[in-house]
Amino acid sequence: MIWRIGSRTLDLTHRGLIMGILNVTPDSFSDGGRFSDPSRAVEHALAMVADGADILDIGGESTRPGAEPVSEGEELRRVLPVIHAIRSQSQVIVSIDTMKASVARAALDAGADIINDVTGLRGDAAMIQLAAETGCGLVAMHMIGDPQTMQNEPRYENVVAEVRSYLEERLCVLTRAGIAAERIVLDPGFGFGKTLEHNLTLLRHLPELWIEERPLLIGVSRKSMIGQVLHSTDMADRYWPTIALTSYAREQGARIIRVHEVKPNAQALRMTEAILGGGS
Ligand code: HH2
Repeated sequence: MIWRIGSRTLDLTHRGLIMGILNVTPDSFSDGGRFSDPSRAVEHALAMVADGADILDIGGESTRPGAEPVSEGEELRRVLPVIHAIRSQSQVIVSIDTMKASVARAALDAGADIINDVTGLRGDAAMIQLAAETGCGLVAMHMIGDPQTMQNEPRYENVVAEVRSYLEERLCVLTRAGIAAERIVLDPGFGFGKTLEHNLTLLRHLPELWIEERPLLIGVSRKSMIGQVLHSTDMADRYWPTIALTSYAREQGARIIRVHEVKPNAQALRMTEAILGGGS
């Protein structure tokens, strides 16, 4: 199972990847404001690399339910200095978490390697063209509507079948645009237009979301579904369940796990892979 990112070819057959989250935002749902200061953001980025992050996912606009959209200029002001600084100090793979093609382009120019677009590259008409022109890696995620509206009573006849067919359609659209399938990773989009029951059903059926050998990325770190299951509003209570979900998702075939706490999740990933052995 291959993921091509620029000139790198990663074989994920037996080894999954940890994507460390770096939110350079004042309002992200779990860490808003902690890394708004660029020097703190870079310090945290390098600490995540030391802790075992394979990829850093840098975002300058929160996608939490109801989040206010951010202007292009403000998003660039947040993420670019951080990408430049990381690039000058590390070869780590950098992903830009954005819905705007202009932000993605500037981030790639600054040395980013992956575009992570929660709209599945359908939010900004210029995104597919940009992706086709460059060799970057891509993450295409499922979401209903946009972050402002996605949690307004999301409904599905069959959430697994509908998310699967959406991801199949995005893969088809992207490859038809001239983007090699090996550059694309797919993501069911936990918490993006889904109730607790939808999220749990998708987790129960993860292997059914595996499409044409494309690696699955899972982002459940600290998400509210954990708080809902535990009947807890304390963010600290989401720490251990996130690690358990990392092991579970890898055991069910996911290959890229997007997390806030890198070290324990990287350890859980390695332990799970030791059990899976070479055959998974
Ligand atoms: N989740 C968030 C943001 N980006 N990208 C992908 N591919 N998959 C996800 O599940 C995903 C994502 C939301 O989490 P976070 O970045 O911690 O919060 P916020 O959007 O509030 O900054």
